[in-house]
Amino acid sequence: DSEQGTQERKKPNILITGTPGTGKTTLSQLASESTDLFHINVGELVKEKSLHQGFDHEFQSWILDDDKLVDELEETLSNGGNIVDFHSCEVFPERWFDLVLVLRTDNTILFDRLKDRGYSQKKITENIDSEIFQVILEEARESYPAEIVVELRSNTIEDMQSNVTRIEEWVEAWN
Ligand code: DAT
Repeated sequence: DSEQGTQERKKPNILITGTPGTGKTTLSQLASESTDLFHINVGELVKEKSLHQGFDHEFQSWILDDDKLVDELEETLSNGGNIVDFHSCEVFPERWFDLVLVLRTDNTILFDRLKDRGYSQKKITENIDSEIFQVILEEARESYPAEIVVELRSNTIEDMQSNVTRIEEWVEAWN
């Protein structure tokens, strides 16, 4: 399964992952505008297409249906040319991605962003802890080859701009 891979794609697939609030959707949108890659906001897709098994009230989040999600995206990802934006990365097949970007944000900055988003104290604490313990970064390192996993700082607008440029240059080099 993991044997079939990049050679079939004419355009690359990029996964942009990280703790909620680190800037995945903003970066994905900007990078999608300046490359001709298609932005897939997985969180939105899960809600729209009901790729879940209901709502977890304790954790205030949808319970992902991994199989439904992978089936839904399989054809699009096989064709290449996508930026996939999601706060988890272990659900996807390794063969889908040519580059995995893990966004990282300092605690105090992340706290303010999550508070602005109206998250409950519990949900803020949970996400800040996850960022401190580098949960998503570890997940990415366990799920994908080390050479395609890149950690990117996302504290400031300047970071955002340099991350967009980095993606543009990487896509150009891939092509
Ligand atoms: P995510 O998709 O990871 O949940 P987002 O793109 O919705 O995050 O960003 C959350 C908020 O933080 C949003 O108001 C934009 C802002 N933001 C994101 N990245 C930033 C950065 N590098 N510098 C300043 N603000 C940023």
